[in-house]
Amino acid sequence: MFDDTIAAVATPPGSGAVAVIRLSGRESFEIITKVFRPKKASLEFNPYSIRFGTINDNKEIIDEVLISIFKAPHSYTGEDSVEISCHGSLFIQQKILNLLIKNGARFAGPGEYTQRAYLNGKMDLSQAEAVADLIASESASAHKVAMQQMRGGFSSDLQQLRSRLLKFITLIELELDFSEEDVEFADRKALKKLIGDIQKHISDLIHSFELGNVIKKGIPVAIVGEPNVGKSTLLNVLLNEDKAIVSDIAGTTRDAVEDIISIKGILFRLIDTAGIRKTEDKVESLGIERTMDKIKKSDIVLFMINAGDPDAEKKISEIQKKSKNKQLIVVINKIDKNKSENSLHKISGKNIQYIKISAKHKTNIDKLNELLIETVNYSALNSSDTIITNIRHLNALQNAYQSSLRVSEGLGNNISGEFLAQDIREILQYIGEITGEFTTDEVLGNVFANFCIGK
Ligand SMILES: Nc1nc2c(ncn2[C@@H]2O[C@H](COP(=O)(O)OP(=O)(O)OP(=O)(O)O)[C@@H](O)[C@H]2O)c(=O)[nH]1
Ligand SMILES: [Mg+2]
Repeated sequence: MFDDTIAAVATPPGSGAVAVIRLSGRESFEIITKVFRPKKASLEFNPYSIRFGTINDNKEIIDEVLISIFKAPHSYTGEDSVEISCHGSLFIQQKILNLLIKNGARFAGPGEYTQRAYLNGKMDLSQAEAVADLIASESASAHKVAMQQMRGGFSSDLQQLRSRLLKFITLIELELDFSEEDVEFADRKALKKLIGDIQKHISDLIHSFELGNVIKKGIPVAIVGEPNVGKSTLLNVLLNEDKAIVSDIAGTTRDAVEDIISIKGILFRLIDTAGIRKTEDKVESLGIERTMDKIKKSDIVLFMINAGDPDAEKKISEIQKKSKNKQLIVVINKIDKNKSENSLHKISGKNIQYIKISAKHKTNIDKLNELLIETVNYSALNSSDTIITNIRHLNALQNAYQSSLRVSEGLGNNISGEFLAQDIREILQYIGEITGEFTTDEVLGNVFANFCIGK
C-alpha cells in the first residue's frame, strides 16, 4: 500500500457538462471530509454510495457535486477512493483539484491509478496495458481485442501456459527422484509431446501479433495505377473528405497520402500513391519508387484502370506479378465516360477480384466497401482466440519460444533433468515478464508513461 493520496481530473481536458476528479489513497476519506459538505445528514463512507453536496474552500462554495465512495479493496486502485462529479468548467475542475492538493493529496502522474491497481494486485500487467489500449481504441475490432485482454483473456492463456510448464517441471523432478532407484524414467515421449504443445501455443500467440497490429493500425490498402486514372479521387470519396489533390494533370500525386477509414468496425489504412509510369522527372520517379514500396507493405492492392483501356490485360498481369501474396482488387474507373461494355478478358485467380466504378460520380462505392470487407479475413478478426497487439508481449513471447527450442533440443540430446528444468524456468520467467510477475522499474515506467493522467 502507498502512503500518499493522489488526485487528478479523469475526464478529458476542456469543459463539458460534467467532469470527474479522482482521489485515491489512504487519506482519501479524510481529505474529502475536509472539503465536502453533504446536503443531508452526516457523511458516512458507505461503500458504493453516492452523496450529493457541495465542495467548499472554507466558506466559499466552489460547486455542487456528487461524490462516489469506494472502500478498499473494492475500488479500481484497490485503495480507498472518491470520485467527485462536478460541473465541467475548467475553472471549477482546477479549483477543486487545487483544493484537494492543499488538503493533503498530490497530483497523480500519468497512469498512476492503473499502476496502483496493478501493484495492489487488482490486475496483472497485461491487463493494465489493455486499459490504455481500450481508451485508445477507435474501431469495433480494436475495442474487442482490448476488452478481451483487459477482462483477462490473455492472462488466462498465459496461466494455461504456466500450468503446462509447471507440469513439465513436475514430471522432470519426478524423474530426478526416481533416477537413483533405477526406475523407468518419466516418459520421454510425454515430455516431448508436452513441450511440443507448449511451443505451438507460444507460436500461435506470436503469429497473432500480425493480425493484432493490423487491427490496431488498420489494414494497409495501397491505391495504385497509372497517372490520372482517379486514385486520389477514389481516396477522397472513400474518406468522404478532400484529403488528396485531384487534377487532370498526370503526375499530380508525388508522395503517398494516407488516412484511416472504418468499414463495419474494421479499420483500413488507405494509401494513395504516385501514378506509375516511365518518367525523367526526379521527384516523380522517387514517388514511383515509393509506390512500389507501398505495394510491398500493403495487404490489399486496389489497382485502378480506365474503363475501356485497350491494354488492360497486360497491365493487370504486370501488377499481379508485383503484388504477389496480396489481395488484388482491379478497380475499373470512369465507367461514366466509357459506357461501352468493357471487352476486358478477366484474368481469374484466388486473389483477384474486379469491380467497375465511377469515383467522380460515386457509382458502386458501396460495393467497393463491401468488397474490401469480404477481402479481409473477417472470421479471423472475429474469432475469440487471443490476439496480441503489444510489442513488449511479442518480445517476451519470442524469448520464451527461443528457450522452448533449447528445451526440445535438450530432450533430443538426453541432457540431464536439472538442465531441462532450468530452461523451463527461463520460459516461465519470460511469461512472467508479460504478466508483471517478474519485471523491472524501467519496464513499469515505460508501460505507465503511455497512459493519460487520471487513468
Ligand atoms: N469522368 C470521370 N473522371 C474522373 C473519374 N475519377 C477521376 N476523374 C478525373 O480524372 C482526373 C484525375 O484524377 P486524380 O484523382 O487526380 O487521378 P490520380 O490517379 O490521383 O492521378 P495522379 O495523382 O496524377 O497519379 C481528374 O480530373 C478527375 O476529376 C471518374 O470516375 N469519371
Ligand atoms: Mg493522385
